[in-house]
Amino acid sequence: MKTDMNNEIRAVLFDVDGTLADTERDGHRPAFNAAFAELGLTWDWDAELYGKLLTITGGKERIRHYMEKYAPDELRRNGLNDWIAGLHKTKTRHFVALLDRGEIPLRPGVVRLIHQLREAKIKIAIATTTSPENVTALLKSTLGERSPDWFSVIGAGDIVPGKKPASDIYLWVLDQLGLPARHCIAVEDSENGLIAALAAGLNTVITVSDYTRHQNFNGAALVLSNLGEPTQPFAVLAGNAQGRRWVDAEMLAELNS
Ligand code: XBP
Ligand code: MG
Repeated sequence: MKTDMNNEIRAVLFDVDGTLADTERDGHRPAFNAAFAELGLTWDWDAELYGKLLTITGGKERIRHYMEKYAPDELRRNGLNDWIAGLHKTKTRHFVALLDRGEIPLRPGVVRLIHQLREAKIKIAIATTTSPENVTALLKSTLGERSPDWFSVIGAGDIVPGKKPASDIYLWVLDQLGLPARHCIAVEDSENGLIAALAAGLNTVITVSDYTRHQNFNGAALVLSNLGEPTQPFAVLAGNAQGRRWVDAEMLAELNS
């Protein structure tokens, strides 16, 4: 694989929600609503409202933001932080069950690229705001029981103090990898994720998702419809794909050179 030795790709850092899989509208959202119902709340996040709430990353942070904006009286609950944490734990149980039922597939090109990177001995890592249980459940339900072990580092959820667009999770994963940002590249779906990855010094490829396609991706190395397949090429939304039609290790190396 021709690479510029200065910026040879040694690891690819994948975001999860919206990038590995379209998890938000038909996964996290119904899981939140199931948790609200289980706790006897009348809250119901429809697809449109959820799209607005997604600007706040982190499920617990999103619940609090919703309360502040739409149910401020509920903020007077005793032990509010513990109550939100308990509600979020219920939501995570529903989301993991939904994943275990195989209801959320990986996006186009994800399986192909992961296997190619592994064969090329390029490390793969996860840098996500979602909870660790969700990452394990998504990987196991789509790539098999042992697949979490394929990832050199899985950085998820509350492992860092600041969630995206803060760069914390990307800096933590790079530190755990023991690699400088110039030898790595990030794959993301959202403006929050792009800001976080760029702030960590990472070149970033965007594969838009339904909720993020109209966001601001200034600074991205490339903005694509998805990672593409030989039988289902991606659409280039911004940047120069040099005539390529699906993302592979060679293309990532060229983007990083
Ligand atoms: C997306 C998020 C997460 C999920 C919900 O993370 O912001 O909060 O929406 O998962 P990313 P939790 O795009 O970084 O993968 O409820 O577990 O937070
Ligand atoms: Mg995402």
